[in-house]
Amino acid sequence: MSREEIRKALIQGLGSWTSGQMLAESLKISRAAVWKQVQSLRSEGYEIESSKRGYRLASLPDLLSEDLVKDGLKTEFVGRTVISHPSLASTNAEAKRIAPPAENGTVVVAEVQTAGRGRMDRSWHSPKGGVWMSVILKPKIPPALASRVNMAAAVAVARALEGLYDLDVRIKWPNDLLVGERKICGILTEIEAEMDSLNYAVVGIGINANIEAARLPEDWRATSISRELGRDVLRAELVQRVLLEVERASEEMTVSFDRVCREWMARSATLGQRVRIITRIGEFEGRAEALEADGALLVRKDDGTGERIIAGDCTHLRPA
Ligand code: BT5
Repeated sequence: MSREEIRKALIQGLGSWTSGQMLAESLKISRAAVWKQVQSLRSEGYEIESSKRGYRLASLPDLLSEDLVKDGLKTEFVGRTVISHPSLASTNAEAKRIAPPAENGTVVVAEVQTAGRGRMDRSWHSPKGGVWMSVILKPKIPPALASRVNMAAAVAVARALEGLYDLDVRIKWPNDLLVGERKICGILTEIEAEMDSLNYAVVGIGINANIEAARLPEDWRATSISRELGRDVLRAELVQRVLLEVERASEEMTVSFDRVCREWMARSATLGQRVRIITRIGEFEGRAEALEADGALLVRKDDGTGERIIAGDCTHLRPA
C-alpha cells in the first residue's frame, strides 16, 4: 500500500520536493522502505530526482499503467477494470480471451503490440508511443444492430481527439479516423453473438499518438497526434478521454441511436467523394452518395445504378 501512497504524494507535489523523512513518518515506515518504493517506481518509468530536500517527480510519465489510466478517470463503468501489458500480440485477441466472464467496460491496453490486427486479416503496426487498446462492451442489443457499436466508437474517438487537441477529425468509410486525408486511428470491432443476443463486442482502437512521421510508411497516408501538433501528448490522459467518450456514446447508442448516427454521417470524409470500392466479390468505382443508419454506404456507379455496400474497402479518388 505504501507504494500507492508514495506515488500519489509525488504526483500531488509534481515538480516540487517532498521530504523522505515526512513520507516515512506519515506512512509509519522506515526511510529505507520509502527509498525502496521510489526505486521500484523509477524502474516502472517514473523520473524521480532525489536530493537533500527529498524526492521530486520531474513530470508525469507517459505510461499506460493501470494506475495512471485510472487516476481521476471520470467514467461509471468503462475502465472500472483496466488491464495493462507492456507488450501483447494483440489487445483484441487478449480482450476476446478474457471477455466471457469479464465485466462490461473492461479495458485491455498495451504499450506495444507484436501482432496488431487490422480488418480482413491485415496487420496493424503498433510501435511504442501509440495507444493500442480494446474495450469489452456488453450492450443489450440484438446482433443485427452490432454495427452501431462500431459507429459509436468512431464518433467517440473523434470527439476525444477534437476535445483534447482541437483536431478536425473525419470518418472515412467504414471506420478510419482521418486528419486531413491521413489516417490517425483505426478501429476493429469484433463480436460474439447467439442468434438473438450479443454476448459481447470487443472494440479495438489503435491511435497513432506519439509516433514520429518517419516510423509510418509514406504509402499508408498515415499521421499521428505528435505529427499534427508538433509535440508529444500524455497518452494516459488520452485514454481517459477516449474511455469517457466511449461510455457516453455507448449510452447514447442504447437510448437514442439517432444522434450518434447523425454525427457519424456529419463527420464523413467519404460522402460526396469519387471512390473505388473493393468487396469480397469484386471492385468498382462511383460516387459515394449516402450513408445509412446500419453503417452501409450507397455508391452511384458510373452507369447510373446504385450499390449498397455493407462491408468492404473504400479508396477516395481524386476527381477526374
Ligand atoms: C484498421 O484496419 O484500421 C483497424 C486497426 C485496429 C487496430 C487496433 S489496435 C488495438 C486493437 N488490437 C488489435 O490487434 N487491433 C486493434 P484496416 O482498415 O484493415 O487498416 C489496416 C491497414 O492500415 C494496413 O494494411 C496498413 O496499410 C495500414 N496501417 C497499418 N498500421 C497502421 C498505423 N499504425 N497507422 C496507419 N495505418 C496503418
